[in-house]
Amino acid sequence: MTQFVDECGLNVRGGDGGAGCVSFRREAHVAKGGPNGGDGGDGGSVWLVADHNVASLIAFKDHPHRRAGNGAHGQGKRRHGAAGDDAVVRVPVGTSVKDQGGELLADLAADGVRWLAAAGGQGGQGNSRFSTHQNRAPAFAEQGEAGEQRWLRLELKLLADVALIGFPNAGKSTLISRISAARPKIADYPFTTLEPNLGVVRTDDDLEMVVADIPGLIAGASDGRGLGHRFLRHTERARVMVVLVDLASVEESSPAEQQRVLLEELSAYRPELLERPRIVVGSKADVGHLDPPPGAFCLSAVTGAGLPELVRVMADAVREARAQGSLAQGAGRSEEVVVHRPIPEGIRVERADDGAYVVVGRAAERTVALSDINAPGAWEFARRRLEKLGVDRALARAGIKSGDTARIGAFEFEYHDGDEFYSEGVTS
Ligand SMILES: Nc1nc2c(ncn2[C@@H]2O[C@H](COP(=O)(O)OP(=O)(O)OP(=O)(O)O)[C@@H](O)[C@H]2O)c(=O)[nH]1
Ligand SMILES: [Mg+2]
Repeated sequence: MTQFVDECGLNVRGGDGGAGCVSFRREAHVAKGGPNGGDGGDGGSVWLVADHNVASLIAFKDHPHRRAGNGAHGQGKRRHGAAGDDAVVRVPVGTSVKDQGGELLADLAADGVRWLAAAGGQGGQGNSRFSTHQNRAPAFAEQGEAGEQRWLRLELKLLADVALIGFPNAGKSTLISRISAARPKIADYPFTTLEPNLGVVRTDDDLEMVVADIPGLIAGASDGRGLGHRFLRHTERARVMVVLVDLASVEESSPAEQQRVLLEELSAYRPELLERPRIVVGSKADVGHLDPPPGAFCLSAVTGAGLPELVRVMADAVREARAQGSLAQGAGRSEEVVVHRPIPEGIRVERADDGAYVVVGRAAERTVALSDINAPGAWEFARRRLEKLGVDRALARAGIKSGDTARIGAFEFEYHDGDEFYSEGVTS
């Protein structure tokens, strides 16, 4: 069976953390009181959430960027900045997420599953946090950390919600071309369509459903006549069947007879197909004068009469079928979060192509990213923190020598043995 794969790139960016504030208490008789700079707020994160009302990746094709809100800066009097808003990105159930290299990061396989796509940056601490016995008036605060940013690849195996079933030439392709962006070949002879066409239909209230225009069925299809089983296979996973009968058929068969044969073929192939919600449509109502079967819904894909009503009826049936489907899967699974690759912790030293020693590790990178190295005292503070994290030991173990270049995140410096274990920071 042809696999219809919908795919797109998505750029996600967490919000930046707000900067910590440098501020001192001011009182009438005290020239410079204690530090009282507040912390910056954390940046918001970008979450992907599987939602069964989204059926395709269309929304990302022209707008592939999603950003969360920035944290606000800290202020004096220990006022902390507000956290940035999270961005919640709704994707279809069944979306798999890969990185640029094609490695699988997450499978959003059930309705409600959430996955953290880009973490927000940590807010910087205000100077009130850095008061020590040695330094009771720290004149530095932390910067906000930049939010995580990356390109992802989203992939979705499209499964039809609705299958259009009918004899050849009944008007299935014409219908899908009017209610979706699909543009299949339409012609006044049978067997025009040889491969299914999928179209995404979007309703006014933002429901998306995938509709499959499948090649025409004929009597005996279930025994392999026509293109037989190959076509019927596409109906297997559709939640809702739309059966088209031709009100302008030039063959002898009346619409009621067409309906009888079509249902017989479906049932001979898989009896359970008849248990699915079904909508019977009389097509070509503008020129057809044959009596529709009882309960059929009449429309003309050429004039457009009846199309909005059909879309509404289809959407109701799909919504109901999806709700039942997710109950069947077990509603308890909705909190499940699938993460395939945790962020590595600890400190690691790698060699770059240019020979530099690169320190890799979230904590060390954070320390550097948060430091406002130009402020007096800040670099001293960061240096001690790096030492505690074991950065100097890791560098020594990796064989670094005086004069070599070392790098942590965007920060580069020349390494020196001894007390001054490194000096001369340069932000690249
Ligand atoms: N007057 C009128 N003609 C229609 C209408 N819908 C389809 N037709 C015509 O019917 C013919 C067949 O339409 P298609 O949409 O190709 O039919 P199909 O069911 O996809 O046919 P197969 O792909 O062969 O199974 C074309 O000439 C269409 O222009 C309609 O509502 N009114
Ligand atoms: Mg067709």
